[in-house]
Amino acid sequence: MSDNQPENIIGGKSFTAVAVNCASKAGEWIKSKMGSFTQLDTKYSMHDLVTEVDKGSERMIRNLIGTHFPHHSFLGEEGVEPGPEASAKALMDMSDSEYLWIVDPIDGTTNYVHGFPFFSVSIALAYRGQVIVGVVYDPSRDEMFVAERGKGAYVRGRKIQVSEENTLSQSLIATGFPADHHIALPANMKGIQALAPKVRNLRIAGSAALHLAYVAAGRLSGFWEYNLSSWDIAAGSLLVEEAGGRLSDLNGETYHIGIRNVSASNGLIHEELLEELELAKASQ
Ligand code: 2AM
Ligand code: CA
Repeated sequence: MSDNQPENIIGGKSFTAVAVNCASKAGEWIKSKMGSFTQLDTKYSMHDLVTEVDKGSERMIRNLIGTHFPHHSFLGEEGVEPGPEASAKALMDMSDSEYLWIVDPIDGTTNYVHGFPFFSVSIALAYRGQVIVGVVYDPSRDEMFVAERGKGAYVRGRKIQVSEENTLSQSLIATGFPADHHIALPANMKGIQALAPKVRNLRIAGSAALHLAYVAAGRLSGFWEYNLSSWDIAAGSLLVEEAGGRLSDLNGETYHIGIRNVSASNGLIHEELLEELELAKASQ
């Protein structure tokens, strides 16, 4: 971290240590509740699910962060009204915060509900709008992905790097199915149709945060998805950057925490991916 960035220790606990501790505790708890939750509700649409475990996980993380950093702001998915307008407004309302924790207590709730083991806890800390800590935890594989600005990205203590494919034809690319079935889904289908014959293969596994962690770890060459919220992307964005990759919106604008249509890659295939999406009229 450079000299003009904030001191990363308050009361003896580093931001990263608290983020890792929260992700670990919440992740173990949600895993222990898998298959035994009792409340399944829909939020914005029939595709947007929430359980009492999402809410409990967020409460646990919020309390733990509040114990260490009572003056920090907190933005979590379950504390915000459903829908894209509300999530964009909630972020805007907090944009003046000096320290802002951005948390998705379960990213990939649909998978969680179905017992498909690809979901994660996503915790980011932004300082004056810039992500400085990003942690994504996959409890199913016990993989903790951790990044600190300027210090690299790691999984299980091992440094990770993006992959080396430099053409789409060598690339494994992921996307996600948007919750908005009116505008975003048709655009995404155009992108899928255009890219499927050009890439090595496509994956749609259902957790944006974990897809980003996989781009950082070199397991995916790239990823794009529409209309995500800050808590789906913030932690994973730093993992990708610190692992040497690139993030932007689908028009090429460099990533910031307000971006909702995201593209992430190893950097080498970024332009080709954006061009194909644009040609297919899938970049919105
Ligand atoms: P979630 O599980 O936290 O809701 C899957 O393609 C990705 O889209 C997941 O990261 C999922 O996050 C997110 N997602 C699901 N429903 C959504 C909605 N209504 N708005 C925005 N993102 C959503
Ligand atoms: Ca969630």
